[in-house]
Amino acid sequence: MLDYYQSLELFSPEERAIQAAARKFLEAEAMPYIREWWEAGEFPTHLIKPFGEMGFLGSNLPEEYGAAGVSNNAYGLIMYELERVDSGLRSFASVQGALVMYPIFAYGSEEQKREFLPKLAAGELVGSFGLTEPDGGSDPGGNMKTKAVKDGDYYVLNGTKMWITNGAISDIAIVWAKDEEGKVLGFIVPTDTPGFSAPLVHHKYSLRASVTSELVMEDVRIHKDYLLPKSGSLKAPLSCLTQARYGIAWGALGPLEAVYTEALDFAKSRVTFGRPIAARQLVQDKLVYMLSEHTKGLLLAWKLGKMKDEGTLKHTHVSMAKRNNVRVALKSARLAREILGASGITVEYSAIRHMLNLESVDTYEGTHDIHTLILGRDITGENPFV
Ligand code: TGC
Ligand code: FAD
Repeated sequence: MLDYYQSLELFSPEERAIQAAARKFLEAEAMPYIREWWEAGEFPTHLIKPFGEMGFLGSNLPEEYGAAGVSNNAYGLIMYELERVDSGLRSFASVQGALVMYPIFAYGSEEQKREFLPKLAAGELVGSFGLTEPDGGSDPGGNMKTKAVKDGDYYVLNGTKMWITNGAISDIAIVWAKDEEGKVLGFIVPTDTPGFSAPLVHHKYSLRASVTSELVMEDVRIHKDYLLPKSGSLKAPLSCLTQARYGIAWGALGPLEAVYTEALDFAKSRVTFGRPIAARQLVQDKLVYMLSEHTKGLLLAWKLGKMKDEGTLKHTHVSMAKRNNVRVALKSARLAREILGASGITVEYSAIRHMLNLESVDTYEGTHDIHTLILGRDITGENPFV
């Protein structure tokens, strides 16, 4: 792992072993093939169960529900390694762990936890998370049109969710809907329920090795046992986003390492005007930017994980790290692409693939600008969202 400040010394031997095992597995099973999957627009579904066996799914949740029960920094290192291969792999694991297992863990009944969490941790079931709607994702409370109307022992769901990761391959979807009083409720929706469909989003130039779908619900009848009983306000889905954003703050450093290493190797071997381009100050400036941002980002993520373990983490801390680490990774991917010259426009190298993926990562889970405003609100006490 790229580690200019020897920051890995901050991690426990167990955490370092988890990182090394994840890298070994992914180097063998995913790295050699990712370019083909990305070009073909395919998510490698055959890796879902192996991800479960490796403990990649919801690994920071407790062992009693089948998860690996590792520290938050070990979880972060797994996200890093997955995204070093491709943001699509980390997205799959983020959604499964932070946006499907976590809401069941935090807002579900004991029966729901026992029924779903072990199977989700093992990769025997796949989940998706439907919050964003076609009218816009930044204001999920204001834009939520999906309705849940009580009918005896059932809720009847109607509405459409948009841009949903894992949608078409999911067995269950965590769907957020407003009841007749406007309360935000979470439901576990089995995707084979009549009236539910998940049409694919096609023609993506980003996150091509990831499944993105709509979730369409037309009179979908869900038994009240599948309501998340502890949900009831927007705070519930927003708290799940904090978990996913935490993983993204870590994950984005993976592609940063990948594009830095690739650009450095290229710069050392590419000769112009009689010398390697690595000898030129303009090129060195770009490489130094990438390495500095990776080093700072890693320290930020490590501290975030410590605060999460200790219970002192605020969601605004997570916003700062997600906003920062994704944007520096995106800028680094663009710089790496530039260093590679014409070679950088093909997927032969990873820079343009990571760059295009990171455009999505910069947008989802709260856009860069929305996180700026979340932090601005926190430090000034002035609300920019009204
Ligand atoms: P606001 O008044 O800010 O919040 C309502 C209540 O919730 C609390 N809260 C949070 N709690 C935990 N974690 C968070 N991140 C929280 N954000 C807010 C807040 O303190 C308040 O609590 P209380 O006790 O006072 O009631 O609500 P708002 O409507 O003004 O929200 C504004 C805003 C911008 C913060 C929020 O809506 C937002 O975060 N927008 C961005 C939406 C977003 O990130 N969507 C992501 C969808 S999922 C996705 O993209 C998956 S990508 C797939 C992948 O990872 O691969
Ligand atoms: P909008 O909210 O319409 O915003 C458009 C632009 O306006 C942005 O630049 C934004 O920053 C800016 N803007 C908005 N409000 C303000 C403001 N008040 N002040 C200044 N600027 C503002 N969602 C899910 O629920 N589940 C998923 O699994 C999921 N997966 C995704 C996968 C991919 C590949 C992508 C691209 C998106 C995914 N999303 C998912 C949706 C994602 O969360 C939203 O795209 C994101 O929240 C932004 O919403 P939007 O795209 O509708 O943009």
